[in-house]
Amino acid sequence: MNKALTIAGSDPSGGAGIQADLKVFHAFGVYGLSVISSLTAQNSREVSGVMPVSGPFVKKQLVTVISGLEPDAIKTGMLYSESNVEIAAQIIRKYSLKNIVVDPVIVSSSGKRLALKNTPAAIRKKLLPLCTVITPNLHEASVLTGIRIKTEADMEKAAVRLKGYGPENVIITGGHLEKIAMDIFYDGDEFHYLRSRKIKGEYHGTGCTFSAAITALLALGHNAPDAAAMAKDFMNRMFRKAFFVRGGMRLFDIANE
Ligand code: PXL
Repeated sequence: MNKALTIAGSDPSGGAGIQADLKVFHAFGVYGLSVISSLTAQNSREVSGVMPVSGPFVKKQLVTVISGLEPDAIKTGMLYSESNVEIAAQIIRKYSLKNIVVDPVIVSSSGKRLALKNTPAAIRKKLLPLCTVITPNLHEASVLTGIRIKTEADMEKAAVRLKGYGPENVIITGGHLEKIAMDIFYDGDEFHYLRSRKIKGEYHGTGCTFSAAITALLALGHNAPDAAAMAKDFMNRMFRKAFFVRGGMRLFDIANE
């Protein structure tokens, strides 16, 4: 059985975080393991509260699950604190874990901070050197690199800088660019451009769903560029099937993939 582990925050609305990750793993036929790094209180409109899980207890969850069940791929999402970033990095190194996807979550789609101020720097220093694929959106790429991203050329520049921090592959998702939705995939050698039509409306959990799909595909044995392209197709199907929530963002119908 192929297994994927997510280390992330709980989202009671089921659109993002741990709950989205587990649904996506299931949709790809991958067994889901999960370590909860924080609780949030939220619906598809707003995050009303965040309660971090203590570093030592995140570590206990990780060590216990990994020592009994070795994941084929791991995704980190909302880690919230520097200590949780350090613990994730320490365990990945200690157990020589492979296929590491880092979604460097900083703020929710509704604008609430989901990371402390020093967390992005810790992700850059501690996690990126261990990472197979990093999947920042434009804002996250900008915070991690210090580059203001307005154009495709800025995205390329940010991808090169991110690659310099140590990940094997970089995918910057450009869904928030003004005119088109284009993701850039960079492996240190060449750029691949994953273009799609800009889709109207606001969606909750886009970044989580995309990075969880990549994680599931790596767990199934696909290489990073194939996983990225297949995850993009999956997202296009998800956008078409999202359902409308009155007063909130749209949610993906992963159950009926
Ligand atoms: O999309 C980022 C994200 C990650 N993790 C959790 C979230 C969100 C967005 O709301 O709630 C738990």
